[in-house]
Amino acid sequence: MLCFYLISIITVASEYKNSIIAKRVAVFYPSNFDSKANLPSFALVNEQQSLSEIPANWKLRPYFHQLANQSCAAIAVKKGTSLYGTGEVTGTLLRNGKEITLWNTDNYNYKTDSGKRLYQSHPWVLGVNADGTAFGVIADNTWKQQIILSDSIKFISEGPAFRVIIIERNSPQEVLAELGNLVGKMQMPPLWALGYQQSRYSYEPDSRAKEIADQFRKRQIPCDVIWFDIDYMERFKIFSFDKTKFPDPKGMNDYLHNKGFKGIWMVDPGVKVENGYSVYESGLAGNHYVKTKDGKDFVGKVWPGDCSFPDFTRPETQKWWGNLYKDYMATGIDGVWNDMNEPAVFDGPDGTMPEDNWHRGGGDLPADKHLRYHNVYGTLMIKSSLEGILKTRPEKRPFILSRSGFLGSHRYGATWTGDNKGSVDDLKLSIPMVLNLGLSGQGFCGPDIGGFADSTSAELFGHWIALGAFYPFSRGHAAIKTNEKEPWAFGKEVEDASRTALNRRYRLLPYFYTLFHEAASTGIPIMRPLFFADIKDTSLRSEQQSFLLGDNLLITPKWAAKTKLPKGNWRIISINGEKSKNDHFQPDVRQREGSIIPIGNLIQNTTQYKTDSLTLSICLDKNGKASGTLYEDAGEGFGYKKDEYAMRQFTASTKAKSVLVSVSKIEGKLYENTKIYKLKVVLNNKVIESNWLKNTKLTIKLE
Ligand code: MIG
Repeated sequence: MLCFYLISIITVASEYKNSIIAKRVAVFYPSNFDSKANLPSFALVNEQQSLSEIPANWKLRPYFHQLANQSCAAIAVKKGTSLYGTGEVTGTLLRNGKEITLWNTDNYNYKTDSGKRLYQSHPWVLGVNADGTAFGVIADNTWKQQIILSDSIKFISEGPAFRVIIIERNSPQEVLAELGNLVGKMQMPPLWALGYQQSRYSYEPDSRAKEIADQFRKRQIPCDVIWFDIDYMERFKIFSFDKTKFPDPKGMNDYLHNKGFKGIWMVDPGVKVENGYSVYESGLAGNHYVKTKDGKDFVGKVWPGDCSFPDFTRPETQKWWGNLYKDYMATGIDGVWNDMNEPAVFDGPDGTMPEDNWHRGGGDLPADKHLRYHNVYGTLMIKSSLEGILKTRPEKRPFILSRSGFLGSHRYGATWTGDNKGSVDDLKLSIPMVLNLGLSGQGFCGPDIGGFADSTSAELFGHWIALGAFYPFSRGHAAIKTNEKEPWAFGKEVEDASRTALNRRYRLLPYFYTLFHEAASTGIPIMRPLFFADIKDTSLRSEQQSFLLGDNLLITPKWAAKTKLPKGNWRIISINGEKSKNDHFQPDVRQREGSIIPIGNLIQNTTQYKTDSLTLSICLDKNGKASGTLYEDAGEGFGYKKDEYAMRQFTASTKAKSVLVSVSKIEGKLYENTKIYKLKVVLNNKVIESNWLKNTKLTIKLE
């Protein structure tokens, strides 16, 4: 017996030893590491094999430390290092000196703990050294924990000792790409999800939602999605529709589809405890609910009153949950909004379920208490939703918006920054929030444009939508009992500003879509901090007003004071004839010298999207050269995974007094099908020529 015990210790020890698991990626185990209490990893896509020993000159190493009820890991940080990431956080872009708690919490108006814990947990820190080289640290565990950033990066967990993964690279971009390799990348969303989206808590009854959709078309303000918040349900019962307010959900969705809209509908995790309610009863029959420590179904209050909560750690429950989407999606629903999935429980301790509630697990997930699974409850929920939706509609790209999340949950869906408010502070805060989420793997995100809580003034809304046109996820939303916050609700000036803003977004869709493809294939976020433009320029490290979209556009909100700008010639460009210099609301959009931005036609929704007629905005560099790429696919479905896409490159070079523009194939078989472009070339901010480019070359005379 003793002998057997010793052997098993040795096996564990050799499997879990400090080692290199990828090029310049090291994993470190504390001596008291218990794999059952930490693995499988929720962050990593795959358990990594150890490749070799960690070289003696490897500098960044965690110091593990065990207290009675806490497990700690600390990594010393050199002076002059800029810290980022830590997921969804309030406060500044630069995280040095910050403390946050990773315990997913419903946080209306961000008041709980002054926003020091929000809806998501990312045990992840990105460090950028003074010289621009960079590193990343994952504390690979899901337990309730804190991150404290000072002269060290410290993780203090209420769970058992955990392992730490450290990435070393030459730039922050390379660190994010490696993070993408380890934790996965976002899936390519359907093209329509890049359009502007309109929401409110709640558009009801169905006639009101139709009216909103009609207003967008009548006023010629581009929009792709109308959202349905909880009031469409019958007494907040998930997967039901109120019989008087929404008697015909299929008809509602058809109405939207006929006008080029999509419909996204909300599904919360709490299942109303009610005899005769089929969802509740089938959950009961399958024993699918989270248990209390005494083994009874846990019951807590949410919108419908008493609810039980699916135990998403169980494979059977994941399947059951996924299957609930079958009839639901058959009503023509295009996307799903999983809210309240921290989970929020109104009468539970700290607004959630007790830490000693019991999850039964299954497959490779061990049974354990809520303290361990709380932070991934929402992630498991959206994963189950995603699998169910894919099963019932295998030909379409799913779209799920989740409020809660964990490092790696971007693999399953997009997110938004929860219940912000209609204030100038929240408007400004949205930029560092979206940036740090992007620096933590979640590139598809945005705040509620206009602010959720409280009423919003016309002036604030105008600024918000002007900026909001550039968020990766661009959706207006508003809380119950606040003023109307649709683009036309504030009078003509703001309506015009909204139209201008969204026209800019829609004309930039070819560029946006190319960036989403880049994010889905490399893990680099869509919206990027300004310091990415010049990682050695430390004066850019804390800039959080101006930001980059991709590498080639730099956005500066109108209200930005003394913004930093990277060196080089960043020219202000006009996207749809607007002149931001004289505009009260519209951010300045600058283009990097040496780049080419593909700009599409003005459309009202993405069903009208085409790329056969493009404007190329060309900013030549000092050598008279520029280049840019364009990614295209069907915008829907999975053909793109089988070569049904086109990635092309535009190049411009100057010879004598003319510029030669050419397009060439990078990859993808769609390239052969769409050869002809009508091009309008904007060269260094002057419209020089309009011509047909037949997959060959175009010469533009400069004089
Ligand atoms: O307890 O469904 O963050 O966007 O409108 C509030 C109603 C529940 C919280 C979400 C918000 C949504 C609201 N929900």
